[in-house]
Amino acid sequence: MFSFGQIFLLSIFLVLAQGLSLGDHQNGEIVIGKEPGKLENSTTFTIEGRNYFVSGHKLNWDKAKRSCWNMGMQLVAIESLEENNAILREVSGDRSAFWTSGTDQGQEGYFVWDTTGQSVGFSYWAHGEPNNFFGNEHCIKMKSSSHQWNDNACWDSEKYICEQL
Ligand SMILES: [Ca+2]
Ligand SMILES: [Ca+2]
Repeated sequence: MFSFGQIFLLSIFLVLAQGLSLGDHQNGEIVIGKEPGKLENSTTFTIEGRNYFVSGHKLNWDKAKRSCWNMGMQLVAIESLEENNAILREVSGDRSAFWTSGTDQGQEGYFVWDTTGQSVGFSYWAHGEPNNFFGNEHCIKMKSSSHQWNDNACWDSEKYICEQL
């Protein structure tokens, strides 16, 4: 049988463990489901009447995609030189990396904009990219500083850009 002391310690452990898991859960949910512009350190801008959202927090690619959807937006598809230049101007003050909706998870080496299903036409790859490093890189992010594109492991946490549907 357990002694009172053992049960007491076990109870404390369970309470702490539950508290920790609740905390993680809340952290995971805090960033999802809020209105654009109300999230901490996020910014918004408009290009030719279309609204864009730049997160102030980092998520992995799947969660970033869901976060955009939950705001009634989509993870950005950068489909022209003009759109790319406009986005680059807007985020030039932030040296962070940003997720786009580009992915080759469907077919290795064939990149599509996940949100439109269209193949990536215009591209802005950094030198040597995409390289599918270690066979694990299937999501396009704008690299830090240069904001040129890199195929990156989708599980990394980065800021992300959403655009109006
Ligand atoms: Ca790949
Ligand atoms: Ca890469």
